[in-house]
Formats: sequence, structure tokens, C-alpha cells
Amino acid sequence: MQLDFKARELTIKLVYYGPALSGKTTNLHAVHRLVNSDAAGRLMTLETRDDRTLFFDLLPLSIGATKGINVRLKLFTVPGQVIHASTRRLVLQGCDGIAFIADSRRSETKANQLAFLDMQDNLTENGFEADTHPLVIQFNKRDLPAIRTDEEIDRLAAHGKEPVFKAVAIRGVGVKETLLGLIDLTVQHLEERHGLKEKVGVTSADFITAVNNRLFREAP
Ligand SMILES: Nc1nc2c(ncn2[C@@H]2O[C@H](COP(=O)(O)OP(=O)(O)OP(=O)(O)O)[C@@H](O)[C@H]2O)c(=O)[nH]1
Ligand SMILES: [Mg+2]
Repeated sequence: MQLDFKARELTIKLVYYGPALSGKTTNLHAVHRLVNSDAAGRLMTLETRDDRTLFFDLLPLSIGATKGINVRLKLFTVPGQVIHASTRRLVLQGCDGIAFIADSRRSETKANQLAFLDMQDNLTENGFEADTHPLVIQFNKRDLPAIRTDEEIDRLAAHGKEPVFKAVAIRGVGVKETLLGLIDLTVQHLEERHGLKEKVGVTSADFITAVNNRLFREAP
């Protein structure tokens, strides 16, 4: 997290990680569509014509004033293609929480595993504890054939400690749940490990309330 005491501003950095073409950029597009328009900044993407991120995408979200402090979220994606290894490491710098976007198709199982190991390496390279860094997992592309079954994913979820979400990002399904799960886990970690409450007087519960109200408030 970045704290600017002068501006009374707190910025939390969240990163969408995963193998090439798993749907990271698609998740950001869906978040941009789903959140209240007054909370969303401009979505910056840089892609080739075949949907491949060249550097990273960035979506800034504004939660607004919460107990006198202005809270911002910055959502990044990494480029999944193997050749962009150094960019992925760079994007992970100072990251507070990660959503790992896996491709549900059986054919992509190996690619998911390699990207997961790559993420753990890059976390370590950036001085994080890979095992305790806030992480949620999304199994995307649930609409496609030849995917891992719901039962398989539920079993994986029961064995691991990370929250697991199923999604069809292209239709916005599961996107909000993934983001809220990630924010929840991240602010709890910031509270427990980085003294969020002592530093800015905002608890993780205050945070979640503000996020729900500001990002996903229904029109009256
Ligand atoms: N059928 C289906 N296609 C999806 C889904 N989510 C994303 N896609 C498609 O998968 C392709 C890749 O999606 P992106 O979001 O660009 O993938 P990415 O993870 O950002 O890829 P890189 O930037 O190369 O790492 C696009 O053609 C998307 O439309 C989904 O839930 N279902
Ligand atoms: Mg992308």
C-alpha cells in the first residue's frame, strides 16, 4: 500500500496474474462495466490485435473518503505470454494482493501450473513471502467445453487455503465476487501485518462497507 499523509490518500495495488489468454484483461473490462461509473477511472490497455497484453493494463478505482482518508484501488494485469517475464516481475512490485486467473480448460492445466510457479518466483524476487501473500484464484471460461468439472474445482478449493471463484469473465459472471474476495483478503492482511488501522484509523470492516457502497451500490 502507498500512503500519502499530506494528501490523506491510501492506494492499494491489486494484480491479475495468470497464463496467456486466461482472461485477465477481460476481467478488468468487466469490472469497468460493473462498477458505478463515478468510481471508475479510465481503463488503460495496451494490446496487440490478437488480445495479447504487451505491457500491462491499469484500471484505477476510487472508493472515496473513508473516515477522512481517500482510498484508491489500482487494478493491474500482467502480460501472460512467456516472453514477458521481466514485465511480470516489475508489475508485481509493491502489490498488495493477487487474483490468479486460471483457464478452466483441461488443455491449459500445465500452463496454469507454470504461471503459478512463475508468480511464486516473482513474489519471492520482489521480497514477498509467497505462501502468505494475499491470493484468490479464479477458474475462468466456465462456458467452454472440455473444462475441469465443478467437483474437481471444489475439491481443489477444499484442499487449498486460497478462496476459489468460478467465472465466465466474458459475460461478467464471477468477476465481482473475485474482486470483492480479493479486496477482503488484502485489507485483512494489511490490517494484521501492516498496521492499517493504526496508520490510517480505518478497519478492514470499514473498508469492505465503503467498497460495497461506492463500487457496487444499486441505483435508488
Ligand atoms: N469463452 C470465453 N472466452 C473468454 C472468457 N474470458 C476471456 N475470454 C477470451 O479469451 C481471450 C483472451 O482474453 P484476455 O482477457 O485478453 O486474456 P489475457 O489473460 O489478458 O491474455 P494476455 O494479455 O496475453 O496475458 C479473448 O478472446 C477473450 O474474449 C470466458 O469466460 N469465456
Ligand atoms: Mg491481457
